[in-house]
Amino acid sequence: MFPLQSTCVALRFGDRTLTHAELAACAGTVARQLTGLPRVAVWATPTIETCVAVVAALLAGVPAVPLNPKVGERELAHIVADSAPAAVLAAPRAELPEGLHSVPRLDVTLDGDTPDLPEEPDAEAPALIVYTSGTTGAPKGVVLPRRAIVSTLDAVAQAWEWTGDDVLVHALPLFHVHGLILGVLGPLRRGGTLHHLGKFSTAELARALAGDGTMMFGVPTMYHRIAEEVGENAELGAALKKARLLVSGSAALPVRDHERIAAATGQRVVERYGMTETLMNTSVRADGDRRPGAVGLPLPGVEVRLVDDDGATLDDTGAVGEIQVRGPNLFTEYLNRPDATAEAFADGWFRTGDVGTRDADGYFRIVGRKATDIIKSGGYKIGAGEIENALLEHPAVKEVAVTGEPDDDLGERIVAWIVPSGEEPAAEELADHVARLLTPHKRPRSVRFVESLPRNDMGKVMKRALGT
Ligand code: MCA
Ligand code: AMP
Repeated sequence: MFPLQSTCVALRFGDRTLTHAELAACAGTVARQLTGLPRVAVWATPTIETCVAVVAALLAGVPAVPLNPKVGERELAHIVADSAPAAVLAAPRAELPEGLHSVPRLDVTLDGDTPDLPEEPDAEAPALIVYTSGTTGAPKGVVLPRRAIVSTLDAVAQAWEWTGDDVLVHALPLFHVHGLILGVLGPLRRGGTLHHLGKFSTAELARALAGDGTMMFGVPTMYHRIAEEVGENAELGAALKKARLLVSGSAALPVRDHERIAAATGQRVVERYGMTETLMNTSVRADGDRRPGAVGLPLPGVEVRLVDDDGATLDDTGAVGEIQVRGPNLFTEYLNRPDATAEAFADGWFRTGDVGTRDADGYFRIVGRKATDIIKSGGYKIGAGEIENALLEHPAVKEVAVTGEPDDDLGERIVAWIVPSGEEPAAEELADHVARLLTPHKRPRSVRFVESLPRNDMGKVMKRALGT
């Protein structure tokens, strides 16, 4: 999967670095301890150890489940029960929550010799299991085979002219596809470098891009924060101008932010469209027209079609339909969920649930989403039902509906509409409750108390009537 031979820097986190050869040595040493395990979890803090752990699992051919280090107790219990990891790999000083105390711990250290690396596993073998939210129920584990990872990384490399000379800079979390597969495995496959900032800040980003950074990956919230500042921050402007490529994904990049960054730096951000289940589907090419609001062309090897509500393919320019995808970039299945897997496909095409349209020259645009119960906040996908279930467990909550509202910074913000069972609880208490059970990014950012929820004749909450 990776060359892992060169003596150039593969990973940089603060002042800690590993060359490709050093990474092969320490990940290879960890890999030997994993041989034969059915599956492992990785406590995915934004550290070099997380990268070593994931590479080790990939070398050993053991599927890895990256865990959000801020995961709440309920969500963690679900993931552990569903994926049954035989061990959890963590940095030596990392404190693990109680929910992982029953799973044997394996500390990942950076020392190691250069063992013979194991033989490359079969291309269809599961490599990573990434948990993602749906409209209802607990998150599902998306089983990603090596074939999907390799094909997506090679496809975006072609589109973005990404080589071993590139130094990718980002501050994305390492438990999702964006930060982990594109952001860590991408540079490793190219034989290039990842410079991870640990935590997003425009100052750190400017410093890294003013240094040897050549590319940046980010979610639209990060580009929004850049756009807010870049007009007045000459240093940030100069650093971005110098970069070879700025890439945005995980949610729609507002045209206004695209234009503000372009006006201040001359750089037009390249947008690409992906999903945990499909990895990358379309992208604007580095040498293509960087049209604001468009996610570009299907990547090499990927077929993309639009269909109407009856499943008929729409070929007319400007027609609006569900985006469906087919190709080597697709996942294998949802772990333990054959029902959900079957439902996700139509005649071998994956139903993304995203609604899109196609320009005359084939560029796709994403114009909406079929489900109203999916919220994209800060680039994270969040199911309204999960948050409603968590809030209903709070004694002060009698009824609840969760919606997404437009938010300049987060794209959408989570709003909880609450019918209290007695006295109104503090909004912060409800936010903390969700953060503790699920994860902080799923906490409501606004709480609105109402006397009743609008319901239709069937008793179903009419979410579209909320807030109007
Ligand atoms: C706040 N915090 C709390 C609470 N409130 N913790 C516990 N309880 C609370 N009540 C903490 C948070 O944990 C965090 O800690 C800090 O306060 C701020 O958190 P938050 O408000 O969530 O941060 P933010 O400012 O909203 O973050 C914006 C962000 C973040 C940095 C842009 O949303 C982000 O990293 N997004 C990336 C999402 C992503 O990678 N998506 C890819 C999936 P601390 O400060 O310590 O962190 S999509 C994908 O993979 C597909 C394939 C694709 O297409 O890419
Ligand atoms: P996730 O399930 O977390 O992998 O998120 C995937 C979803 O993010 C997609 O189904 C889209 O709704 C959204 N998404 C990803 N990239 C883009 C983009 N460039 N523009 C608009 N939406 C995007």
